[in-house]
Amino acid sequence: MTVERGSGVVLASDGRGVLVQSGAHALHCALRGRKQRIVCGDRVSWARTSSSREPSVESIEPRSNLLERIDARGRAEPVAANIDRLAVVAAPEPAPDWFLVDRYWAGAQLKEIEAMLIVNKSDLGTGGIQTDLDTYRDLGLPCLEVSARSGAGMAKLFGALANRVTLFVGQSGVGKSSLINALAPAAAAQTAELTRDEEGRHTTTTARRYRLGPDAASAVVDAPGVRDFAPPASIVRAAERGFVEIHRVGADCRFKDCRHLEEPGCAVRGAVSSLGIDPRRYESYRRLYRLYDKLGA
Ligand SMILES: Nc1nc2c(ncn2[C@@H]2O[C@H](COP(=O)(O)OP(=O)(O)OP(=O)(O)O)[C@@H](O)[C@H]2O)c(=O)[nH]1
Ligand SMILES: [Mg+2]
Ligand SMILES: [Zn+2]
Repeated sequence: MTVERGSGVVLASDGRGVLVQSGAHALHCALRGRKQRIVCGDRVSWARTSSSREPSVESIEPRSNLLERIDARGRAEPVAANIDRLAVVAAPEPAPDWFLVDRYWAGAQLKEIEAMLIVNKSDLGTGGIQTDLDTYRDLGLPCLEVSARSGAGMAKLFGALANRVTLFVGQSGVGKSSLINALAPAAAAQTAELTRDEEGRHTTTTARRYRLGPDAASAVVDAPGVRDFAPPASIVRAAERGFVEIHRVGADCRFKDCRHLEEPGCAVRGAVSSLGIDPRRYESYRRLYRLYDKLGA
């Protein structure tokens, strides 16, 4: 006999169950079975059959989207569901991995999710990376320079995050959690979510969603830092669609199925030679293409 029912958004998911925002409370719910794959951001219905027992998840609402990454074997694993925007966070320290930024942006592009670049730690100086940022700005990727430490640019960032659910991703140590703690006062209390890594640093281990205001419309999701990311793609051509400028220029290639590698009459390679396309971005495309090729995707 059911004694209580409810629904809400999944704030975090661990091996044993999920944490569901239910009204003002965060409720831990068990999963029905191993097959029930629920991720941060999912909307679920739960039920409690007796007052002493932990509630369990009954059903998941259809997702508006699901951001996934591929593991070393090429299998898709979920990152977060129902997100409106992907914020790739970079910083002058640790040294930015622009290839990672490209791949996240490509992943967002393939899922038709808005993307933005947040450059944190502006207090350390961003002079050395302006050329790279200009490349992204010229391609239409919004870039915001901020500092969680000094507060510079934070009001503007807060405004940009309103009425959206934004997933923060990027390398470890760029300051994703620090930004979220500065933006969402309630998140500051969540130090239990932090564990120490081998070197004794705090690092995020599971994706966790936080509200930015009293209503649920504005939220941010803190994700663990990564060394690598690649979006799942069933066809090699998908590598191209993730790179806006390659997709655009590729329309002028001699062959419709041009892979922009060695084909004659390739407009993309032509644009790379004349610097209409940034050679580093082209190399990024080639690396992603080779990865899919190797995986037989
Ligand atoms: N100078 C400076 N340091 C910062 C800033 N923001 C964060 N840091 C520092 O950067 C380090 C990493 O911050 P975190 O917020 O844990 O980084 P993260 O991206 O969440 O890292 P993972 O959880 O491992 O992915 C900490 O020592 C912070 O104090 C900033 O604006 N300026
Ligand atoms: Mg973190
Ligand atoms: Zn081509």
